[in-house]
Amino acid sequence: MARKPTEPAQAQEHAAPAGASNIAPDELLQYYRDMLLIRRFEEKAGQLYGMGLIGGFCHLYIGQEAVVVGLEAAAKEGDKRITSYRDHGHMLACGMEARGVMAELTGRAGGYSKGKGGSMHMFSKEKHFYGGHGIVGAQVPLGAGLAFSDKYKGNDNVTFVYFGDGASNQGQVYETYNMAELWDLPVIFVIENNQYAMGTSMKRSTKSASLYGRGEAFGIPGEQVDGMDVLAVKAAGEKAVAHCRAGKGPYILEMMTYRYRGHSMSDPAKYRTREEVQKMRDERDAIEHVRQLLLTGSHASEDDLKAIDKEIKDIVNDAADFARESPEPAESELWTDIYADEVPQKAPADVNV
Ligand SMILES: Cc1ncc(C[n+]2csc(CCOP(=O)(O)OP(=O)(O)O)c2C)c(N)n1
Ligand SMILES: [Mg+2]
Repeated sequence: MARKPTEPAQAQEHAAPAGASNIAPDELLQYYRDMLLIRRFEEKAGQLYGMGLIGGFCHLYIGQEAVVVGLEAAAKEGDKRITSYRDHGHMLACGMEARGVMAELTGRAGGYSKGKGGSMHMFSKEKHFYGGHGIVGAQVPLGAGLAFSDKYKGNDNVTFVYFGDGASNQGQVYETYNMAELWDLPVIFVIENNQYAMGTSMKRSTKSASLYGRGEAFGIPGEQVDGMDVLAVKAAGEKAVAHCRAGKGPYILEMMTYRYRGHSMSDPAKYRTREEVQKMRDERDAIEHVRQLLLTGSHASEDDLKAIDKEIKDIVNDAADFARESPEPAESELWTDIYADEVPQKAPADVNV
């Protein structure tokens, strides 16, 4: 359903979710758990940041959980994913360990990049997670490259390339669209349209009626999706995945979503009102939506949900404890994971420096 970007997800009440009536209760409970894990993890990361335990930049995903959880529900083993700096949710949703992610945020040896990468630079070959990219839009051509490798190998894997509404105004996105369509690459371009690029609202940055519609110029189909409804996301994801696996080339999903927190931990958020954020939280929250589906469908009781809340809280607290107890990387780590195996300690005699 088309919606102008100037009419974000909050303009609409939750419609009857696609396929809600025939969804298995266990599946719904799983989405609830997965989204809650991301929310609680991010809240904890925010706390640790406030305590000075996380340095550098830290971009929280709170509010956008349904996007990645819904799409992961449509993925299979072997599919790849790549995203921007707002990446903790993507890591957790694809099955990376909360402990390893939190330890990386705090710059500890137990982290996914041994404490040397931080929030924006984590990878997991095992989970086919290719980062974590601080340069806006950089992951888009890289993602097409991942899809190219699968096409070249002749398997049916799909790559999910996540990027923001701000990134979608970049030239490299359109160069990538062109090549991806030309070569029928199995790539799903997921635009996480959270309405803002740092402090710049969509209203101030674009007059396009939609962002997915720009794919038309390259022959790429796509659609706008209610990104606050995990079931709608999953249904759209399945459609896009089927398109890619059938060898029909790329697909664009524009997820209408919203971030509740600032752009990063250092954002004073002067560009929008508290009321706007509160309205989204009250009326459109993706986790609350699933909670209501579980309760009204009698798939879970308040007590069941409380037990899940506790389970998630325990995982997150354990991750935070692990992160705090993990040592800082040894000084010798300065010389590992770099391009040259041998680092010259001084310039050779025949080199003028
Ligand atoms: C090439 C480049 N230009 C500018 C920046 C600074 N910057 C970081 S995030 C950002 C906004 C991107 O917004 P969007 O793509 O909507 O993603 P969101 O943060 O909303 O997830 C900008 C301009 C950057 N990191 N890289
Ligand atoms: Mg944005």
